[in-house]
Amino acid sequence: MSRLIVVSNRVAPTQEGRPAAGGLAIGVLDALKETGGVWFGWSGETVSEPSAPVIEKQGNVTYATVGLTKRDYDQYYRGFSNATLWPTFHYRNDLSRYDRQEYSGYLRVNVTLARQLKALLKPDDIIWVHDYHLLPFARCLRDLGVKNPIGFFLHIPFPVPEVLRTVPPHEELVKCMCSYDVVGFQTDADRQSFVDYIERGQHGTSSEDGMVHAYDRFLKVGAYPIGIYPDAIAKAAEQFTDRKPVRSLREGMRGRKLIMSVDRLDYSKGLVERFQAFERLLLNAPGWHGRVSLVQIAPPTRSDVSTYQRIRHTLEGEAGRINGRFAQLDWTPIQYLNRKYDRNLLMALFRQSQVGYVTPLRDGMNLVAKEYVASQDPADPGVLVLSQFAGAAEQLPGALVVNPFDLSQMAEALERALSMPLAERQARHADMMAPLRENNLSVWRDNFLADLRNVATASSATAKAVKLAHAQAN
Ligand code: ADQ
Repeated sequence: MSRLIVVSNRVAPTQEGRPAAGGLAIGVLDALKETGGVWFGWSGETVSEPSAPVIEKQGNVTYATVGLTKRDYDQYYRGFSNATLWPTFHYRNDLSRYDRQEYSGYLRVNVTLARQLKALLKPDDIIWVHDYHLLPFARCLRDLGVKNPIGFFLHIPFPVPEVLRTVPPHEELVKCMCSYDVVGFQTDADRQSFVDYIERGQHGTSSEDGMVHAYDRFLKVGAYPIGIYPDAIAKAAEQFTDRKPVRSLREGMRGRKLIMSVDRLDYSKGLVERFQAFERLLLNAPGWHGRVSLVQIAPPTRSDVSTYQRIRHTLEGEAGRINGRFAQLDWTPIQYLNRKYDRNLLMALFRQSQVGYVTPLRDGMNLVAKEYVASQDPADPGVLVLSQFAGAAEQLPGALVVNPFDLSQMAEALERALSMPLAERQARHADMMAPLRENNLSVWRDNFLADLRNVATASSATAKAVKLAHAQAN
């Protein structure tokens, strides 16, 4: 059996008990623990010189981590990845900036990481690369002579061609992506955007079976929506119900209803609009004063990128303003907490709340939405209010789906969720648990890897056949 090599910008913290807030880390780690394999990527440390990976084995996962120099970190991570690609891929061109030197740094780091990984590779390894930091990674490995199957999964949205073209090196990036054997997206809309770019730009063609022929390469392009393990989450949510923070939350509610939101502190998550829609609920329906609170848990991320400093500042202002306007001596409308929690504890907190409020302006999938549903007590479940712009909206038919740019609609959905009769809540919950079980995290991983194994064999055969046909024709 071939080894699975997972490559991502950041390898999740390896010490037990350190919470990893971030969907990629959580999804990949759970998926890799089952199959075993190697996880290669950045350790999170900055170093003076790039060096060979540090190897650490835990259970059946081998972690191979490398440091980044300060210049690499600034140009590749803080610069092109998070100040250009992340905002543009989330349709925030207004927050995106392009710097040619940062882009050179991005390419340089991809080359360095490819060299460092190559030293660890065996001929029958299968390589699975993750996310926007590494769009050119397969190209760099191929340039070094690596022939192994290489797949790529994008955790964030892929923008429509008109938006993608605002990133100056768009064509080079897409061409690099065609060096993978499989390119996977969260939703069919993302997959279609990629195919549209290829076809409308006349860079290649696609066929009904999802194969794309572009830039002299054959690759499979598909949608592989990431899942969770709903039954394990349900169990953790139940088992952690009596832990101290969960008890404190319950006792503090004193008969009040609770709306719960959990996100990394990121402008794509729609936190400002979410607070303002909650404010609108309090304005429109004073009957809820003193009877409902919003708990927003949002640990800061990428705090050295200026757009992230700004969103943090704005949110603190909004929470303070809304609380100042409505709070009573014994009631705080918004509890805003900038910290990470142990994952099991978080699931138990979800179970205490009557509404899961998940309203990103754009999101590849959004695992919190799925985790919220899985954490609920089926006998008395909470209601999910979900943005139509989260990939998860395609898969959670029992949610109250809202447009996060429409504050009035969000306020109405909150009120409807808070007042929903038990039978309707139960029916909606059951409607969502079934697809969550059917498309769990193992299904995501297995479908992707099955396609990668098939296509790698088939595409080299197809490429050979095409070359032979060309040779015979000439
Ligand atoms: P993220 O943008 O990080 O992921 P999301 O999918 O919601 O978004 O995943 C966040 C994860 O971190 C969840 O598992 C959540 O429980 C956890 N988390 C959040 N806040 C936490 C806290 N305070 N303490 C502990 N854990 C916390 C990216 C993409 C998403 C995509 C995922 C997976 O942006 O669109 O769904 O990857 O592909």
